[in-house]
Amino acid sequence: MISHELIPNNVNLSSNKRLQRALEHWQPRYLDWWREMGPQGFQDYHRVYLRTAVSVDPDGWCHYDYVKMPEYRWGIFLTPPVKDRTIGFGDFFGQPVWQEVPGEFRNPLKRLIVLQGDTEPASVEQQRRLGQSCPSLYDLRNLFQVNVEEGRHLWAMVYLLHSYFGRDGRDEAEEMLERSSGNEDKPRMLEAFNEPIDTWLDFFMFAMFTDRDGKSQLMSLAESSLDPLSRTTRFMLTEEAHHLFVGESGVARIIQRTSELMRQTGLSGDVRRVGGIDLPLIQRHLNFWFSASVDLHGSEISTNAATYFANGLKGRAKEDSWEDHRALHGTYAVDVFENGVGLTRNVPARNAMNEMLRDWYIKDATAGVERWNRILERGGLSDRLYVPSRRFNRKIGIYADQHFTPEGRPISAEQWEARKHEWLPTANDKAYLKSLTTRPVFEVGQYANWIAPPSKGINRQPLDFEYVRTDE
Ligand code: BYC
Ligand code: FE
Ligand code: FE
Repeated sequence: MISHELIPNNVNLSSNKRLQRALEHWQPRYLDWWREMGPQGFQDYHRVYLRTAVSVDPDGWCHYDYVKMPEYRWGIFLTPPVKDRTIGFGDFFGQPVWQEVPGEFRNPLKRLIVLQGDTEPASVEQQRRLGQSCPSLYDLRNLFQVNVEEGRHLWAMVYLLHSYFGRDGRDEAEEMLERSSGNEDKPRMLEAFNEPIDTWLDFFMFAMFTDRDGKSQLMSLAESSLDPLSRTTRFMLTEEAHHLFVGESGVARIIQRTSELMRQTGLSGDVRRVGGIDLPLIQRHLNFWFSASVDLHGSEISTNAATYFANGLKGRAKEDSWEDHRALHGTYAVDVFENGVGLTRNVPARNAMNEMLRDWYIKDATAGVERWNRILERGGLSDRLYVPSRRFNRKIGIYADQHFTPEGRPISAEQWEARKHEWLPTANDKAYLKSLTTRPVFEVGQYANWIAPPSKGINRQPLDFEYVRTDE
């Protein structure tokens, strides 16, 4: 079904006048937010070659065309209902899923939806100044594609709030546009979403590691007993794949270029001399965004997570692949750190839900870093990138009050202060990255010196396609 309504949708919005009016009331506020907090300098005079979700048909769910971003058609799409779907985990395992919000779970469900929704506009805010330093029109288009889709993900959560949470839901929808990333008085809710993303390397690392938390969290919300939440997050995952591609391939192209420059300069040479990005700097950015995203999975041992699971609100990624869907009696081995010693504790499974999802996440992220290492290997280099220990640089959970090296070895606060610049991005790194991008690359088919061109274009277009057009 292709929709041509004011708000494209497959939820039969026109038959629900009250909801339609509520969303049409929110829409102009959203657009004000987009203009103020969205991509800076690319609102009115640029047409971007973007895909727009127009249906949920797997073979033709999106449409590519040039659009001015404020005219993007942010729509509401849910994957088709699964007939007779039953609850897949927790205390209500096997019962029919919910089409309405049960009164007793109203608050925790609202909180989960608000937390999910809050991250989406946050990322747009974090990335809003990057257009002015883009390495190519291809990359500029990918940034904007990710941005408009994160905007649509906010729409997805606002749809749920307006549909199922009455007045409170409408208030929460307004507040989504009032908090902002890094704001002292009204910050975004989760930590990683208040961190600046002011260089393209940060953007690619964020899309690799933080959007991957989006993937793991959306996979666990896709299991929810609240069927509309499950169906809307399932469709969001379709778009998420491209965000991860943008991140992984962006860093891959930097590594590719670095390895070429290392060979040119002689392996012991300094790639910065020839305008490349050195591997230690890349590793520090990897360490930062990986650890911030590991934090986004919450505490290792969490009663919040246990309650979400027991009540069927939030499951595990790929719940089908687990054996015991009630997880009532089992335990899960969680690495902890007590009195200066690392040991494994068997924790009641429900309390370890965050850690199970984190394990899934770390495995998925590690596979991606291994793919990056193959580029170095093919380039004949012996250097390798690595995924730091989950203990490293944590602000949430059992490792938060102590300091650890990237290998996971405990160190004192003094040692941390003395060595953290080896492991995390430094002011000098940022200054260097900024010095590479003082001039954006807007010429068709041109790519900045520090990044290799992609292996193919978007939607089978060539590399020298005009991905972003400027109006005269
Ligand atoms: N920062 O038991 P705990 C995405 C709070 S990304 C700040 O540890 P819980 C995207 C926690 O709220 C996916 N606060 O944690 C990516 C709790 O506060 P209350 C976003 C944090 O609740 C890129 C307290 O600490 N979706 O989509 O089990 C671009 C102790 O709770 C943090 C979701 O996150 C933190 N990092 O788990 C665009 C899904 N961590 O309740 C988009 C929904 C914890 O005591 N969220 N706290 O006031 C959740 O399921 C859970 O809230 C969390 C935390 C997994 C995040
Ligand atoms: Fe998203
Ligand atoms: Fe995303």
